[in-house]
Amino acid sequence: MTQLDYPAWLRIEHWVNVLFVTLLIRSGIEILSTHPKLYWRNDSKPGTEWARLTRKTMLTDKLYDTLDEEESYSAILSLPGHKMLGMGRHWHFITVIGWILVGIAYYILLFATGQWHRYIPYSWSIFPQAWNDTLTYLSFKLPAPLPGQPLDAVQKLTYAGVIFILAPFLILTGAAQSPAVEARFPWYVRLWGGRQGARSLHFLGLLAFIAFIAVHLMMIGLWGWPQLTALMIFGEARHLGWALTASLVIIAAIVLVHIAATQWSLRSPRTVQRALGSVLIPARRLILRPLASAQHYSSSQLSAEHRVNGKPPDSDDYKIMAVHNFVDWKLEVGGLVENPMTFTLAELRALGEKQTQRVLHNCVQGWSSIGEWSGVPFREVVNMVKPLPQARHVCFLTMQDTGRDEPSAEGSGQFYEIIDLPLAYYPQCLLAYEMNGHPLPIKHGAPLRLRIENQVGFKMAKWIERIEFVSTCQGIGQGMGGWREDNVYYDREVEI
Ligand SMILES: Nc1nc2c(c(=O)[nH]1)N[C@H]1C(S)=C(S)[C@@H](COP(=O)(O)O)O[C@H]1N2
Ligand SMILES: [Mo]
Repeated sequence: MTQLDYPAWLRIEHWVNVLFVTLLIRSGIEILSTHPKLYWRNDSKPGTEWARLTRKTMLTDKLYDTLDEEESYSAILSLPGHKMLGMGRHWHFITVIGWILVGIAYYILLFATGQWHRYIPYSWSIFPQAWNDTLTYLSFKLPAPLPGQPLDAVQKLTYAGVIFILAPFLILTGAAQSPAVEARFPWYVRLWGGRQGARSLHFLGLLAFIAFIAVHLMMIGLWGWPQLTALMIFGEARHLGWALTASLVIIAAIVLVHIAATQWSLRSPRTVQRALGSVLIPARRLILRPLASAQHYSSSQLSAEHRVNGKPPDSDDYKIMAVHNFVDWKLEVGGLVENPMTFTLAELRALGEKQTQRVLHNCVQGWSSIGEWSGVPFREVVNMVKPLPQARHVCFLTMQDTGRDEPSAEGSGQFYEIIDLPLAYYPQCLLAYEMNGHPLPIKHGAPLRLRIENQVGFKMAKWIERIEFVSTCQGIGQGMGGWREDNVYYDREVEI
């Protein structure tokens, strides 16, 4: 049988794993802080959260949006802290790519070298044995390892649980929160009890991981820090003095990476956004972009109170138009097209067949709601204006002036979002003028908003007034592909 020792790959994977898991935990807490409430139901209805990690209470006498509920956590707890969801997401996703690759290599090596014997039990008798070991631990003694193996029965089962159950569980519940995955495979989300179920389970998985790490560290302290770190560094329990020093050096290096990532994100978020984005954007295009939405929720699943993000235009022009049911509103469609056009609301309503979709809305902050949206499939308008070959993106410009309408927001200027042109042809890419069978309410984007169901919510511009086909994002706003990308460093392709 394979000797269950500590081969070099196992030792290297262990420490890389420490780095990745801690980065995932801190960036995950950053993502949580932007909506620090956990629910079991898809509608994330205010007041139904089973856990809240915030002391803020919202006044209900005026319109508040979920950005008002955001928390600012400390940079020690979260990566990078201080309400930097965009940065937290960049770190979470870049790390998870690394973690998955390292994890796959680990599984392959484990089975290729026979080292899997250290984790996979040989017989059912391990369970009574684990129980006996637990009693031994509870009497403050250390149980003996299994004969010929490096671990006792409880350790063997725990490690097997973390490696083969908890880690995949976290990845699967993470993937279940991707709008593209949800849109393409609604059954997969149901498997986890819905969107918020997946999010809550992902959080419980985090707690389990933290508990594991705490006990793991405690046990290493009990068994002898120098002996065990020597095994994980040199592969054998020798040079104990050196092992102690080396373990502290490795841990210091990991802490330094955390500090560097945090400082870099806080000081030059734009550089981090560009650098990590250069990996994340192509990765998402490759893996998640092909997933087109095929959602059809039933009317009984519609959320009674669809949540809201963004404050409506606070201008006289807009308010006067609203009073007149937007008869004076016009949509201009132009830019790099053969045939620029202007539409009134009545013209849009008369255009082709009205499309209705009942879908799950996923805000980048983590909440979700189910709504029914009706309008014109965007591709019909695209086919009428005929984009020129140079056109590669579509920019949606809105009547919202963020400095005026949302003074508490970081940033100012006209709210806009850009999508890649291929998305315009997706079946559930919709210019919506109705919600739940009624004209679009002001808070949800009247008279016209975008629905693009395989993306995160912030891409779906509300209060649209102009659509422009462009060849590049440069020169529009700060050139990052949308108002939120410009001002709060969100990622640009948001299938997750
Ligand atoms: N013009 C404009 N559109 C916007 C926003 C905004 O702030 N301004 N917020 C976006 C975000 S973050 C989300 S989650 C959705 C919310 O849509 P809802 O309010 O209809 O639920 O709108 C998106 N569209
Ligand atoms: Mo959002």
